[in-house]
Amino acid sequence: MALELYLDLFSQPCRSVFIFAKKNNIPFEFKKISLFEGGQHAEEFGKINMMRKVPAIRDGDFTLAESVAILLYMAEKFRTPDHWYPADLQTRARVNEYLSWQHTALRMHGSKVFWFKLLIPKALGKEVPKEKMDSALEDLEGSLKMLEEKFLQDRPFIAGEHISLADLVAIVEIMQPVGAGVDVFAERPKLVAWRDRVQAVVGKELFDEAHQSILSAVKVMESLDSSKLQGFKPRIMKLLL
Ligand SMILES: N[C@@H](CCC(=O)N[C@@H](CS)C(=O)NCC(=O)O)C(=O)O
Repeated sequence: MALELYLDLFSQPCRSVFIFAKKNNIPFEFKKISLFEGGQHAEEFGKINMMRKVPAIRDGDFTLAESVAILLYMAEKFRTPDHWYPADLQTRARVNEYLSWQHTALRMHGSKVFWFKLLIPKALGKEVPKEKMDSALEDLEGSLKMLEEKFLQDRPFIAGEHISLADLVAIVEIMQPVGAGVDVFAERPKLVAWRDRVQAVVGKELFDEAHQSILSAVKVMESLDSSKLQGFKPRIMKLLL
């Protein structure tokens, strides 16, 4: 039985799992969980991931959540090329360092900008207050600066000469605010050059396939029935406090 991947490509961690599986020719069945349709709350999905988040996988009678754990599981099970998760102790530690940092930095800040720019205005029918928006953009700037100055420095990729899971996890997060219309690459030549290298290794066709949904998010949001976002309201209220 092929691996089942439960994904919605609007979600950043789902895109990293999708790209990694496809790029490494890992056979899988794509199980679409539409977050805007509330697919994560379906009874069946609860049996795959009781946290009701995507991505999640099923491999026979084994289920697993959390994108980083899923990426590592696939890398180890399918013995993907070493550069993705290098055996060398210190190179691997560089990858781990980035994977540990990103959850509460680039991921959190990029997601927040996406919610503030697109999701919240649609759900509430009004813009997020300017000071909240400015603060979210400032946090995102801080994370991007850290990516450039601490994690990339003058290396082609985060772990050195070759692409790794760290670069994949980073690029999908960066594309989230881009999907909300924020040009994070403006005046960042180093980030642009890195993105181009990552895209070149992944392959443009696969990169575009994975990002098609998020890059049409502005349009999708325009035509979305806002009542579909009611389930997100409690979290929105907390974010706006
Ligand atoms: N730490 C988790 C985050 C998973 C996550 O937050 N997924 C979001 C989409 S990006 C989700 O499923 N949200 C559904 C919800 O919160 O209702 C990972 O890396 O997999």
